[in-house]
Amino acid sequence: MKGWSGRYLHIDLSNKKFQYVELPTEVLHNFIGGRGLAIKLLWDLNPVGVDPLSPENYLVLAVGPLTGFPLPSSGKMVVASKSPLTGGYGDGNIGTRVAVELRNLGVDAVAIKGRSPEPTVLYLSCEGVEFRSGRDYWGLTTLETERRLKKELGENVSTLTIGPAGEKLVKIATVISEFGRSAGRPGMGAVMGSKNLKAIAVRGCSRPEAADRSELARLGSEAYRKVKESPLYEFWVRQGTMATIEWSQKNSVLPTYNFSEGVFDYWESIDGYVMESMKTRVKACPNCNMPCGNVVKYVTSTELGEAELDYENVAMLGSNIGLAPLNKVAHINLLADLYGIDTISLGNILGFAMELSEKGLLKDRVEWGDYSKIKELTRQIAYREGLGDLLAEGVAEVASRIGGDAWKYAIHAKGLEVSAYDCHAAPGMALAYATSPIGAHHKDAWFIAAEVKMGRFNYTIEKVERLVWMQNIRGGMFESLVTCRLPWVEVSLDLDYYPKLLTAATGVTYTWDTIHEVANRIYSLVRSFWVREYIAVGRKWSYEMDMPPVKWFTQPLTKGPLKGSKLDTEGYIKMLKHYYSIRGWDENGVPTKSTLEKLGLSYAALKLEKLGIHLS
Ligand code: PTT
Ligand code: SF4
Repeated sequence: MKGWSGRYLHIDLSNKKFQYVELPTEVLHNFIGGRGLAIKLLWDLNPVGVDPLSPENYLVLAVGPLTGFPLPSSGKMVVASKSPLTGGYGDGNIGTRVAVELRNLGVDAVAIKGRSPEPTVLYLSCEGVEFRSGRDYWGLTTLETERRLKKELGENVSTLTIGPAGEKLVKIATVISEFGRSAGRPGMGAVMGSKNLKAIAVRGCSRPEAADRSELARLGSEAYRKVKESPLYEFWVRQGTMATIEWSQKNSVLPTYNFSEGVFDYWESIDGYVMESMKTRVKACPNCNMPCGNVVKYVTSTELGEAELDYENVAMLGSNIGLAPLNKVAHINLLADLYGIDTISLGNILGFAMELSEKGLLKDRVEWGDYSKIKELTRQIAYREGLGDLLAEGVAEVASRIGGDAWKYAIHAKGLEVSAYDCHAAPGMALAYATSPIGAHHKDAWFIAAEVKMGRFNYTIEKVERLVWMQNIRGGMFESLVTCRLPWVEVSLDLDYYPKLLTAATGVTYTWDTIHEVANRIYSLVRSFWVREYIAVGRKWSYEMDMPPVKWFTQPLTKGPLKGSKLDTEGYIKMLKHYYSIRGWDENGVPTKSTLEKLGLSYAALKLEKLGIHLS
């Protein structure tokens, strides 16, 4: 087999056993890799209705047939599991050398179950799996863990680690690599913590083989050249995703004061130009020639440090909680990386606490932009102390525990906190959040830019069609290849490279039709997984699961050029129903029997029917 390795590594932490398991060719062709393979493995291996923090829940690391080859930005991988935050499918995408090393190890995925009786570090190499004691690492920050592992196992070992938040089962804990890359917003770090798994170190020894090596090399080097020749390249390497602060402010989508506004008075003190003035170096994921990891040096009255900044981090830990200027935001960003907490959810939960406090719904006083309090609460969340123990559960759970009107200010979809685009005047982006396969995240459809061009206030079928196309490309194709999507998004690399690269790598002819079919299959299986897991634990499933935060419908913007804007419920529901019909799902968002059968997912239909779900 070319392109793929044709097997995954199965590890059981409870009995310290591992084995290589063959992956049927049909599965690889039908799911490609990354997210596709992850959902297929989770569907097959996870017991129905499993507790996400129990030993039986699998943690899956998955690469794809383009990962690691010399072509633009191919150093990416997917970390997936049933989410302890949402109770549904969860994943994250991370740029790390671990992705390349997994390819060099000759596996397409790693599936980890069980719970080690004591803290453990897994060391995966071509000699097999070593279950090393992680006792000396337990309690360390992510960065210190990575530093020590490199000292112990060699500088060229690559690692995924968790920090204190993952150990304490904080529901918004992520997995960290490369001293500041993060993956798995819906609590993938807590899943690792629940297994007593402090870190995974990987070193491979071979190289993946392509079906048509010379064609892959030709296409790869041509694509690298196109990236560098793009007129957008120079500004991209200057500001990376940080340029979005200015764009979001101008378009009134910069999340501000817990998504109450789309503009922030102090935006100029947290924007890409301030970042440039503090920048000391830039980091890139493996095989990337358009680096965007902007590392800044910052000084505050009490701290001096270095942090890697991205738009999402700065918007959520800046404007959304009323914090400025950038040096303070950078420090909170670093704390999140050290503790292993997702910055987006952290900014969301802090903003939620601030709004609840302002409205008298929380007895603790938490003021907007109170830097000392923000630092202290971040620490408390990581260690589950005081108020932090409650906030560590995520906004949906906090809202339900506090009760009363708290739910009106909780900004999430399906339990995952919304990432950094306000949608009071963006129904298409709101639909993108609400139908994202992991809960409210922009990875599957950064629809906001298209929406600004298509018109902010219309609820059209054209928008829905464009959204489904975008989800299929970003969440279906890029998450399965697995490569970074930014060469396409940010410097306009021609999308047509990807089916050609995939065909050259695997020897299987992929066209746009087959790629969309794979994407549809992945979306319908992920959706079936959510429904299966909800019903199995007695939770209800309905179209309401695909509704965005109520605040965007009820509390209009009070500032900026779009003052007075809010979403229209009827218009939104019309779009949602159209979305279902394009996907072949019923009016509650459950895939129909014929959709599942057409996509080769009859086994999912059978399982859902066995659980008593009527499929139309
Ligand atoms: C991603 C989410 C994002 S999306 C950001 S910034 W972004 C936040 N980064 C965090 C961080 O940093 N530290 C931390 N403690 N928590 C963080 N949470 C947030 O996590 C990411 C880049 C970026 S930067 C983006 S958009 C693109 N995302 C891609 C994707 O999803 N798929 C893909 N095929 N290519 C992508 N390319 C870009 O990669 P999650 P990363 Mg991340 C410090 O993990 O869970 O998916 O959430 O992956 O390697 O850090 O690169 O403005
Ligand atoms: Fe990593 Fe940025 Fe390059 Fe993508 S563009 S591979 S996120 S450095």
